[in-house]
Amino acid sequence: MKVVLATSNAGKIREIEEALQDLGWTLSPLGPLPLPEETGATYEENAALKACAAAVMLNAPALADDSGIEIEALGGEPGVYSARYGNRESDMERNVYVLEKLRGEKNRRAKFVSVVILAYPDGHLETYRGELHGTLLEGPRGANGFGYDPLFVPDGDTRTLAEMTVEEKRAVSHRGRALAALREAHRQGLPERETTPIV
Ligand code: ITT
Repeated sequence: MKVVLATSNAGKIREIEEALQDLGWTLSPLGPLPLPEETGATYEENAALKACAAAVMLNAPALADDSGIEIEALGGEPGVYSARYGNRESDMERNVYVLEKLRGEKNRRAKFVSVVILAYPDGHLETYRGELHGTLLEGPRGANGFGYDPLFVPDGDTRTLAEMTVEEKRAVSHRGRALAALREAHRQGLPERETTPIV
């Protein structure tokens, strides 16, 4: 099956390609097509907006991820607004912003959430969700991954997500879990629907 990756985030593309490699799908980049504005209040709504827009524009199955980090001491912020938290422009600036907001805070608990939606041109949606609980450090560590990875140590580990390889991160991460559920569903022979070639 040919599937469009409805994301402009290079870190997500790397992780999705690695996680789905054994399905034998052809994963194509979105290219210059713009993704819709993320106006939803939930990860599910935003993932559906992105996946459906790509599936309709390209008349092909499309996969989108909407994700974020929820920080306990900040009442669950930034959640669905993680990509633009504090109106900061880059991952590094957003990490600094989070560290400033948490300065002196003892409760460093946080969780990542990922909702992956595979949308078909006929309007059918498959939805998969994964979560990862952990703690935020007082300074960044590691150069891999993206986003808030350098601050986040998953429960049961001592490394940040940015100190892990793509494979190691997938084995524990929110996105890895959502994609594992998708993989399982399709390995068990979920009927594939509209497989119109991408033109
Ligand atoms: P697309 O919409 O093009 O897919 P995006 O980066 O804008 O890319 P989101 O709206 O889903 O995607 O925002 C998710 C943000 O949450 C992302 O930019 C990171 O800041 C953060 N995030 C999500 N998953 C993460 C992960 O695995 N590691 C670190 N940060 C993550």
